Amino acid sequence: MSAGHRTIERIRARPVVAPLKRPVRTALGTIPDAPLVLIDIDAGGLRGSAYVFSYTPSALAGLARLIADIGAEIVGMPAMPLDIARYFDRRFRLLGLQGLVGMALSGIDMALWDHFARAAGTTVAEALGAAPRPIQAYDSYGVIDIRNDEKALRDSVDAGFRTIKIKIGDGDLGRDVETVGAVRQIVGPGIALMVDFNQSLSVAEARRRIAALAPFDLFWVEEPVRAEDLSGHAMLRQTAGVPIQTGENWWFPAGAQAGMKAGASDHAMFDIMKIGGITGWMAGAALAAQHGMPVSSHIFQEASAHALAATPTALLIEHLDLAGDILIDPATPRNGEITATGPGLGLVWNEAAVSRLMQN
Ligand code: SMN
Ligand code: MG
Repeated sequence: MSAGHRTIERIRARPVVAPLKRPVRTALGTIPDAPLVLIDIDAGGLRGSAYVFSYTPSALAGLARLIADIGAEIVGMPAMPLDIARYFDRRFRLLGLQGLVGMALSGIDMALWDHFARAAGTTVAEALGAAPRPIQAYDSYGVIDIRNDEKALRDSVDAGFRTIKIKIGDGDLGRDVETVGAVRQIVGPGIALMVDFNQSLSVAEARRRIAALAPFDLFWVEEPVRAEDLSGHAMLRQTAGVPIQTGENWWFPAGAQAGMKAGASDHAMFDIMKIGGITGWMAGAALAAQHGMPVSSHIFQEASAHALAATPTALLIEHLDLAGDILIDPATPRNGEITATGPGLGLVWNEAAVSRLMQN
């Protein structure tokens, strides 16, 4: 069936609040559950689906409404993701692609790629030209409570995870050193351990804390300072003695280009809801390859597994399950790896759970 016949008939955006296995505690506050907008695009008798994450319930209804209103603009157009991305780039350039607009456009892009691959009877990874393959996963924790989390950390190692990330920065330097030292003791020397400050420090304080954490052989230090402080990240990178990781807040390929040009990071972390969906991710992946930067993902494990399969410098996929409770067959790590499933992105809503968790 040619693209012309698969014109977009309807876009639906449903706000739900999904429970999390454990709250995501960060230096900037705690995320107790996952406010998600489920996107469904109907075209040519087929449905493409994806979800986006609004971080806070106060942005959930607005994001759902924005997706519905932007979606209404493309009803009648061919359901072709690259063509729609080109339309959106011009349509929203005056407004700007950051924030809820960028999240909406990225979510629609993911749903269009899901639709495109399902129409071809394949996975999104294969539609991109790559076979789904096991991607090494990092088990991602929030701020750690050593007493409460010790068993979970040991279970992660026993389950085959060879990389683990924890969030720190919620207290003083002493607390960070104590926590990272205790986690290193629990997981052992063979595990790649990463820390995420979630943008909470000044450059001077980040320099102090990174130096104090040197004995624990960290694999990367993530977002030590504000995401938009590219020069601050670059300055730290010169003296840190440990790889700097950032990028989850790079908006669209232009944001990735700016971060890479500034030398802000040793690695690149793409958030598929901010980099511009599958389309934006693939442009970012090409930039990362040119800069020789390993690419790891930020949340959205289902869609990221497909994008990473087609990423030349793919490194790690984040295992932090936001949507498991509203999916049939959620992405499940096996021996510390996650493999993309299909057809499309492999997302099938658990409609009973969606009905129960829907927010009106
Ligand atoms: C993170 C922050 C907030 C919600 C989910 C994840 C974090 C990460 O920045 O990298 O996991
Ligand atoms: Mg992070």
